Amino acid sequence: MSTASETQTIRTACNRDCPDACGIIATVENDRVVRIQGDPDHPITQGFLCYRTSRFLDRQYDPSRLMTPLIRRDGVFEPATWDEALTLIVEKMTTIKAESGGAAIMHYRCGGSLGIMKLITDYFFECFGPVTIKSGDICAGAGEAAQIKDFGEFDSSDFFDLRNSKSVIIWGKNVYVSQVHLLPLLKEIRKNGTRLILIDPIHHRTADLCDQFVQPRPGGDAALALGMARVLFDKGLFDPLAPEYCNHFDEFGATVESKTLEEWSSIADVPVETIDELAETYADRPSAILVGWGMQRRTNGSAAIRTVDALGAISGNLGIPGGGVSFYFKRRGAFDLSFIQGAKVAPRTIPETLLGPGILEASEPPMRMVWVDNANPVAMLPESKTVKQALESREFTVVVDSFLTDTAQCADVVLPTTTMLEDNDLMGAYGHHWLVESQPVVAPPEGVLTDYEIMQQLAQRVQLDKRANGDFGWDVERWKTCLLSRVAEQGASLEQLRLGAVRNPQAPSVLFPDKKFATENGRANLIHEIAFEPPAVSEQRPMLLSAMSTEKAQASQWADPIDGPLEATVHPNAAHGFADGELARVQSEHGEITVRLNFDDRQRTDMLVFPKGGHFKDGNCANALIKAQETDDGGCAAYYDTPVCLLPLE
Ligand SMILES: Nc1nc2c(c(=O)[nH]1)N[C@H]1C(S)=C(S)[C@@H](COP(=O)(O)OP(=O)(O)OC[C@H]3O[C@@H](n4cnc5c(=O)[nH]c(N)nc54)[C@H](O)[C@@H]3O)O[C@H]1N2
Ligand SMILES: Nc1nc2c(c(=O)[nH]1)N[C@H]1C(S)=C(S)[C@@H](COP(=O)(O)OP(=O)(O)OC[C@H]3O[C@@H](n4cnc5c(=O)[nH]c(N)nc54)[C@H](O)[C@@H]3O)O[C@H]1N2
Ligand code: SF4
Ligand SMILES: [Mo]
Repeated sequence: MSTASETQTIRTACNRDCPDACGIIATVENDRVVRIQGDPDHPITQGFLCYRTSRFLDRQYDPSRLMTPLIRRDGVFEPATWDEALTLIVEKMTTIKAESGGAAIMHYRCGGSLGIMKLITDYFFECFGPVTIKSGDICAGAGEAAQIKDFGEFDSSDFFDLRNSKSVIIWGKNVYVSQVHLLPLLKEIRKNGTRLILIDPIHHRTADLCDQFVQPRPGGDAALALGMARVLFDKGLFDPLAPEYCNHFDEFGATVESKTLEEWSSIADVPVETIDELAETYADRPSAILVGWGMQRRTNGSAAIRTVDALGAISGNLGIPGGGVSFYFKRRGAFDLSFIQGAKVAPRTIPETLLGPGILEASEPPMRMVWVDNANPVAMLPESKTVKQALESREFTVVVDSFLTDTAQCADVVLPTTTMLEDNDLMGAYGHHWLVESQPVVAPPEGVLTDYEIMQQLAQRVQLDKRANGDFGWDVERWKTCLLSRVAEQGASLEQLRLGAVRNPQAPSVLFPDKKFATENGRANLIHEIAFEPPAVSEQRPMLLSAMSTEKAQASQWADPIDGPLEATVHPNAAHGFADGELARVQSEHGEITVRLNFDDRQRTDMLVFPKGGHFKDGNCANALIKAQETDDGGCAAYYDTPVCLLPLE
């Protein structure tokens, strides 16, 4: 952008796993980034960054950043040259493939970066193996599966379409923490008369933004949605045309009628009058539902989203401006990813949620090597101890990261990689439809490579499938051009992205116009078989561990150092015999951790609210307690269904 003698401002983008995919303006002085700010010209970023990324320079210049490859020798990490590390890796991967086949090697990647270039690591392993990969998605799998079943597609109407809504139900979403760039729009529409309603079992700051706060039982959403549907049917407030554009309308109706409103109210733990009022508000079209990511991370998570989808469909709120049931924006929709085949060609998949037990149990062939990049599964996947044990006990584990994380500590070889301010990539967003480009604003420290450069190095040393055909010799510019080939002619070329964020020209302004869905016969599929599990809490373990995003961290990447045990928020009545601020143990069937209690009488007594992302080595990791179990569909992790109790310190 502009250049003074030594001060430069350079436009780049945030690649963190976040719905917002912000534009960033970095100020660089003498090859050092001195400031990062939100891009004022990005229509969603609007010139500000979140708490965690505003403090990113501490991470960028953290003295504990990895600057050289590490090889474990006699149990101890020793610095190594790239040549030593890559020679060892190539020797191991080629031997293991020759002896046991690609299935004996696993490649695992998660949310370290949302950059599309990161998929080239997947491509490398596909051309080398193919190898074992994960199935499902611990983040959003249950919701995606639900919307694919119901609508044949998971995407949303335009971000700013909420300006057309009379009411917006924020169904389980902590906007102040996990999607801060939605706040200006919500504040604007509320000022202009849109009614905002939050439905969330946890009380948090987003409640203050809303006209109404409804606090159901955790996992009570399906019953609440069915109760609302019951009111729509009883009062004739549903769309009379719905039977024409919905499959299974009658069966859904029968499910709704199978219980009285009082019964739905009792399962959801929401008063009858509240359900009635919610339904009336929602039926006054157009009303939008913004579905958060939390409610699908439960054993019945996919069914819960399907029920909300069905409510949206019968109310007539789909396919109209100001309506919609928005769970996700198709962040990869603009990119040409046809070069990757994924699960279609993988010799084996392991459900992501069950990564730890899955690796340990794999046989014929056993899992001999694991490659982890852009992920910290020991801290972030359920049953941390099992994940750690699985990685440590492999013949060969490689981790690519910028820090010696809980996961990197399990490796035989650790490869140091760039931060987002040194990376070169393209991003779409899962909270809106704008595309951004990132570029290195400073050069990485000597000896630190991007994920792509690491793949390029390896590609020169191993035999790849003919399909690769020199692709790893391409520079990043050529890859970016290729990735954008589907939208370049429509106004989203690399040159155009270089000038600033561009809306995906293929993204809809209103999803499913004329109520034409992307399903086989063009109609929405309504859920009609729903199992109601009683809440998993018991007298012995009376609270569900709710380890949620905190503004202080991006998953396990904390903006500030963690000092001592993390805070667990509970209703005082759920902590008899304890005092506010006291240390206590939280115990599940899988283990225990020490926490500092924070009393809050706005919480339910059946929930213990705790930050996600604490480090396992420090005893702060919620996943040390959480059971590895998949959701009903889509291979998401049921993170929030582990019952726990409080115990005094020993
Ligand atoms: N208990 C509980 N657990 C959860 C959740 C929860 O709500 N509760 N949420 C889940 C969700 S939604 C998600 S998406 C996952 C997130 O899980 P992860 O994606 O595993 O989370 P991070 O801790 O961010 O780990 C990413 C790692 O990638 C590294 N990294 C950053 N940039 C790069 C890069 O360019 N290249 C490479 N190679 N590495 C890089 C970072 O340093 C970091 O160590 O956590 C899940 N875990
Ligand atoms: N600061 C920060 N922001 C983040 C992240 C982070 O680690 N830190 N992580 C990022 C990631 S990986 C993702 S996937 C996204 C989304 O990340 P999330 O933090 O998962 O997003 P939310 O949509 O806010 O979903 C959490 C909300 O769901 C609610 N909830 C939990 N159970 C239920 C239930 O049974 N019913 C209902 N109705 N609500 C429930 C919780 O109370 C909480 O308010 O955000 C990203 N944003
Ligand atoms: S983490 Fe999200 S909100 Fe924060 S700067 Fe990055 S994209 Fe924006
Ligand atoms: Mo996520």
